[in-house]
Parts: sequence; structure tokens; C-alpha cells
Amino acid sequence: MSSATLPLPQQCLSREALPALRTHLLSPHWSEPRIGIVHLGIGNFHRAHQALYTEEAMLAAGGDWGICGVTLQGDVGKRDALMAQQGLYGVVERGPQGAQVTVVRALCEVLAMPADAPALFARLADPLVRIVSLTVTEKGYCRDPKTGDVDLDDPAVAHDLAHPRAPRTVPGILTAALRARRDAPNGQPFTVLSCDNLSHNGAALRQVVCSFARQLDTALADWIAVEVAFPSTMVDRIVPATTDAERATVAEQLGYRDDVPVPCEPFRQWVIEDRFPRGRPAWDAVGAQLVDDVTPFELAKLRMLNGTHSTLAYLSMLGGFATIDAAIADPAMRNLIHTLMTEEIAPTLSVPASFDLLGYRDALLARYANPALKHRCAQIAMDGSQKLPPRLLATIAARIEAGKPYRRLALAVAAWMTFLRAHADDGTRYEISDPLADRLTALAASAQGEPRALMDALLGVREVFDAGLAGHDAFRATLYDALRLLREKGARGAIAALQ
Ligand code: CS2
Repeated sequence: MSSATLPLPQQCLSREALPALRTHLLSPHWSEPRIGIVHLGIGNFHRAHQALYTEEAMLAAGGDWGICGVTLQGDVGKRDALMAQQGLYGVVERGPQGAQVTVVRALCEVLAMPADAPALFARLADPLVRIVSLTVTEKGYCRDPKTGDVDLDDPAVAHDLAHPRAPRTVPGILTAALRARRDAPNGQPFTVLSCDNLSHNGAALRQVVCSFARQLDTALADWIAVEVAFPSTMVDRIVPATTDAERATVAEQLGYRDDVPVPCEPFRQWVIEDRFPRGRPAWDAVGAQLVDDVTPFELAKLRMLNGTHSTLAYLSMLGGFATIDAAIADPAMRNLIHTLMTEEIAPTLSVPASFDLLGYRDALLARYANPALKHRCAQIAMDGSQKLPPRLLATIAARIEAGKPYRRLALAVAAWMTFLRAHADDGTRYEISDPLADRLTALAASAQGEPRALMDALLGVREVFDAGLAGHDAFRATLYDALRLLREKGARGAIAALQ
């Protein structure tokens, strides 16, 4: 019988169990911190990244930086599962040395919106909370891609503007909480820390929040603009979705049941702009890089890692590779991704002299090849309408500006467009998960497989393609060639042709 089919232990993780789990703790020492961070979007990424850094920082230098994690999708099941384990969970690091489980203690409380709104706003009003951080994915920002302001056409934003005291969106929640901070005696704001894969994530969030607040109260918007720090960050760790394999690994290594463990790769990186007027954990003491300007790191990561991740995901969905390691094990695919990074992406980046871009490329290829992670291409393929602009289209714009070719980048965009027909080259059907899914799949279906019709229909989606790029003749010609190649030869043939 394989370990995955063994019954899980009855007794779940608890703080009382910790003394018996010493070898799975970062340190046997621990004094329960008070809550100093509220984190919106308590998904796997945060739990394998910022929460670990924060626990290590508290172990290194103390401080009350316990975390209150918030799920914004009403996921009371996740809240209850984590709270049944008193906030504890295992991080399962999967690398060449096998699986290593660490039990994380920094998560002290979990709330689910909207059910726990009173508790969340009480927490956000507490002056001990000095940082509100976020991993809510691109779509959680409710951003109008044309202006960068809050999207007033978004029904959830309209709801929050009509009910500013019962908000559900990120800009609505932050604005309500910051208003309460401003109105409190000696009120001081918290620092807002975006940890999502957006270009200039801090500045982008600041604009969304200020433009939302301005709809309600100009003085409040001005106060936020002056008083609240929104440092930008670059976060990196590959963190797939949880499967029963992690539950089995934790049970095997710990002898306790963990319903919500998180798998991840050994690598991690965090580059943060050091603007925290109300203080921060000693993240710099545990490997995070605190810098004045995060832009070069952020662009390198978005274009090299996330750009090739999305390329791999769409080509794989068409060509039938289920996971990133399976895709990169294909020699033609590996060549394509290698050449794409070397010839089309790296030349668009200006990084400090100490940043070795080709070494970064090689490290990424090695991370993708990790056979233990089983990072599903379908997971990365989600939300393409949000991901394409910073990951691929900005790179194409930079190549156009420099007068350089971008055939492989165009293939990635063509693969996304073809992916939207919702079936692989061999006919296997899959779901499209995207905030614009209905519109995108209807447009793709209306093209009936004809490359020019597909291109014209999808280039008209202004949330994804700005008018300048959509109307650029040379871009259209290159994209059309890539669409035709995919149509005529399928993804595997196109990969072979452009490797
Ligand atoms: C991935 C990212 O799902 C995706 O779109 O590209 O989550 C990626 O794994 C992380 O950004 C790595 O840091």
C-alpha cells in the first residue's frame, strides 16, 4: 500500500503537540507574538513565503508580528481548517533531497470575509497592526487597466461605493480601515504591502486605493496619499496547489494530521522597498533584500519567470504536458524557453551589474525541472487576461521599441488565444478560468478556428491589449504567423519550429 493511501492520523496539529515536533520547527524557542500583520489573501503562496520569513524574523530579532490571515472569498472551510489546527500548518519543501516538513507558527488567527467583517475591522483598527499585506492575485486589485484607477465598472466596486461601511473588495476594505485609523485619536496608518505579481505593485495599489477613496471623500484620499506608505516588493517561490500527497507526507513525517499543508520548492526570494514608517519584522536578517528601488528585480522576475511560466502553461495545455517539469523535460520545449529568455526577454531588462541574468535564466530552468513539485500547467494558465500584460505584452512593447524581433513572445500570445478555444490539440476539453472567461471563450469560438478572425476578435479586448499594440502592423503580422503555425502544426510542431 503506498503512503498516499494510508489512513491519516486522527489527531490534528495543535500547539500542545509542538514540543514533540522539535525537529520540524525552525527553532524550539518561541514566545507567542501579538498580531502585528493582517494579511489579505491567505492562500498557499503567503503561507510558504511571507509567513515563513516573518517567523524567522521574529526568531532572529523578536517583535510582535504575529499574522492574522484573511480569506476574501468567503472560504469559511479554509478558516475552520486552519483554526482547528490553531493556525499551525506544515510547509512541505520538495527538492532533490526529498520532502522536508516545517511547522509554521506565525499564523495566529484566520478570518473569512464577509462573515467575519466585524472581527476584521476591529483587528485593522488595532494600533498594534502596523502592516497590512496582500496576495490577492491580479484580479483582486479591481483595477481599470486603461487608467490604473479603480475600475468603476466593476459591480463589486460599485457595491463598495454604495456601502462603504460594508466593503468586500480590497480597495473598499483598505479605504474603510484607513478611514477608521485616521479618525481614531492620535490615529496612525498601517503600511500597505502588496506581494502580488504586478508591475510596480505598491504604486499600483496606492493608485487604486486613492482613486477609490476619492470617490467617497477627497480629504481622506489626500490623507492616504500623504500618510500611507505602499512599498513595492518582488516575491518569488513556486508554490503549487495542495494535494493529498502533502497530507500524506505530513502524516508520515509528523504523525499528526494536517488538512491544509502547503507544498513548495526549496528556492525563495523576497526583495522589498524599505519604506515602513511604523516598523517591520527583521526580514533583512533572514535573507530578504531591503532595497531603495525594487523595479529591476520585479521586471526581471515578471518577464523571465512569470513570462516563461505563462508561455509554458499555454503551449502545454495545447500540446498535452500536464506539469511544468514534464513540459521542460521535452528537449524542444526547453530549447524554446531557453532561447526565449536569452534572445527576447533578457535584452529588455536593465539590472544592476551584480545581477547575472543568464545565471538567473539557468537557475529558472533548473527550478522548472524539479520533478517533485508537480506544478500543474492548468493552474498557471488561469487568469490569462490579467497576467498577459505585465508578463508578455510589456516585453513585446519593449522589443518593438528597440526594433528587435519577438517571434517567440508572439507565439506565447498566440498560444493563449488558441488556448481560449477550450480544447487541446488532441481534442481534450478543459475549463477556462478567468474573470473575462465568458467573453473570451465566446470570442474565440466565434472565430471557428480561423487564425485571422481569432486574432482580430481577441486584439479588440482592451482590458488586455491597448490600442497601440493591437493596431501595430508588424505585431499583427508576427502574431498572425504564430497563430497560423499553431493551427497548421499544433503546439508541438510550433515548439519544434521556433525552438
Ligand atoms: C505562476 C506564479 O501561477 C502563476 O501564474 O507564474 O504563481 C509563480 O509560480 C510565482 O510567481 C513564483 O514566484
